[in-house]
Amino acid sequence: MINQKFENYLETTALEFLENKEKYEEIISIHHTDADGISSGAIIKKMLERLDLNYKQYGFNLDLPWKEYIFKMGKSFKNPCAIIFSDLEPPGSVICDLLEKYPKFDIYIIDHHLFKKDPIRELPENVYNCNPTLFGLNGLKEIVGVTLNYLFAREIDERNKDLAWLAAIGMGGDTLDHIDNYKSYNKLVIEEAIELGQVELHEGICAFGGQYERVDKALTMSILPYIPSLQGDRDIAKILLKKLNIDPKLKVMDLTPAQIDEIVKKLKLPSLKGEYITIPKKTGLLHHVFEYATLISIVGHDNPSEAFQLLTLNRVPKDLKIKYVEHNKAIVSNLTTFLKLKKIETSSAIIVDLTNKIDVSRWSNIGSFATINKIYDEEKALFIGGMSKEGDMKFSVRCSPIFIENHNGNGTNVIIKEINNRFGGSGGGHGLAGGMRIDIEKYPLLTKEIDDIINSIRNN
Ligand SMILES: [Mn+2]
Repeated sequence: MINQKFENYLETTALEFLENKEKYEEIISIHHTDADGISSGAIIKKMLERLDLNYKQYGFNLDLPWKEYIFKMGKSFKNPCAIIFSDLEPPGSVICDLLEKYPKFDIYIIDHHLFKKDPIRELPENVYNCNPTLFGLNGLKEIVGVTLNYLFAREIDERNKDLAWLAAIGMGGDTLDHIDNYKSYNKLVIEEAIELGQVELHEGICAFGGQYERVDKALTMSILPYIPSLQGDRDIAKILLKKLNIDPKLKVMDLTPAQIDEIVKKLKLPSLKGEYITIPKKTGLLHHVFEYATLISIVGHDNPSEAFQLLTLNRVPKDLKIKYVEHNKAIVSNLTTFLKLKKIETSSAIIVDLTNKIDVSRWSNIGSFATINKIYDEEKALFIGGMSKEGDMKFSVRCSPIFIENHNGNGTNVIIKEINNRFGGSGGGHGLAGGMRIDIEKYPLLTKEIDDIINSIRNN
């Protein structure tokens, strides 16, 4: 569970930062804008304040290419400075270019996404790359961005231990998983937060998405797991609860163990029972880390400072709660539509054409939630999309861990590469998820050749 090389590197980097800090005119903190990124940014902010350093902080939603973003920003940075990248990082080539122009910028990479190396140039010595994937760690299951940023801040100053609860929020948003499945450093940091009394662990119904609600609402709002038999319909939930003699007005947290077992049995969804985390200091929606994280991610992309602000509140503002509920309802209704839609199913793929059925902006989200909820045959690759505004065919592609295991470790990105080889178009991604586009005339060929394509990647 412990990775000594990684820990040593993180410790050395923290020591170097403490040694170098006096020479910096300012510190620049750049962080991602989803829940993982926002909570990472909050940790770095507090860490810098405790060191009494002059800093500027920016949330970056990755809507611009890195090269454009960082060079434009770089002009305004004081020289020498330190740049801390939290929960995101430019590719190696952009870092090399930046440091050729500004050799006195020191770079601290505190990110967990797969690092894109420059094919020719090595990173200069003033780049401290703490990316845990370089040390063989899984940058999701074992350590997410906020876990890494927390460990770094704690290495800088023990007092930053009081920020462990922020890690619980970021983890909820990135892993989309039950606490029981947390591994390695994610688990370690959660246990630390529990031990320090910053968060609490409970066992019971995990209707993630509606955990703060009365039980009839919670079950219909649940997106992890999505409950197919309820179809997001509260009346169906009420009837079901009545049959079980359970008051639908009961809060999820107040259900007795016997009631919990009855609900799980009735809905035939074992994953509805498990461990969940709350923040005792906060109430309502913000009491529950999964919902808290979802809300931050909804707000953060367009308004990072508002999302940042949310971390300081103990209760959710009304307008944001409305926004949250709308977002949640859309996911539930889209998953219900997804289940009912006609699909093209071959022996190794499922293709769903959502043209004119669900808005383009939701396709990728449905792909993700359909996958984590396992509501299609996991042994097959999922293509979900349709005709784009530009007139070509655009797909979100998903492969489950089981699919990847069955295909010699190959998944989404390898399939997309082969599709682009055969039919042109564009695309990319990683093993589990990716996106692609092809010409509309090539679409019939895709459905015809997809089994052959997937067969061929098994032997890559
Ligand atoms: Mn992340």
